[in-house]
Amino acid sequence: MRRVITFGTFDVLHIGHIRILKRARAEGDVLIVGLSSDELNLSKKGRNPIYPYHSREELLASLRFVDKIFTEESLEKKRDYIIQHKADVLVMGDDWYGKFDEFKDICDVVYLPRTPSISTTEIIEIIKES
Ligand code: C2G
Repeated sequence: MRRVITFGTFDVLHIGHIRILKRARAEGDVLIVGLSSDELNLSKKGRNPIYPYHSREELLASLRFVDKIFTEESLEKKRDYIIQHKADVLVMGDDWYGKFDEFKDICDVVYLPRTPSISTTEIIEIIKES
């Protein structure tokens, strides 16, 4: 039973998120998602997410290829999370390319191409302009 782990805020869920989650799940048999807390998103991106944690969690939980969700409280606890959830492979979009190679001693690390020309930031800008 190959356990896959990935992390993100997954705010204003869009096709880029769906595709990375689907491809991450395809790397194993179980997909575990470390969902960034609202506070972590604020520190990562300098703003609160559009959707609060419970909404983002509910959206992810509705996806058939997401098997388990936990709260990612800190970017610094990734090693603990990987061990705690017994992950065999860490999957991230390639905007993080190389950033998680330090974990190759405890799991495989796979970077997958991001879906081009869509991001939460762009969606927010479009909504603001409309
Ligand atoms: N992603 C993608 N294509 C896009 C947008 C995002 O493949 N057009 C991927 C990202 O590469 C990431 C995942 O979707 O793997 C989640 O993206 P975000 O919610 O923006 O997450 P991020 O801020 O990158 O947080 O500990 C790691 C961080 O929590 C990741």
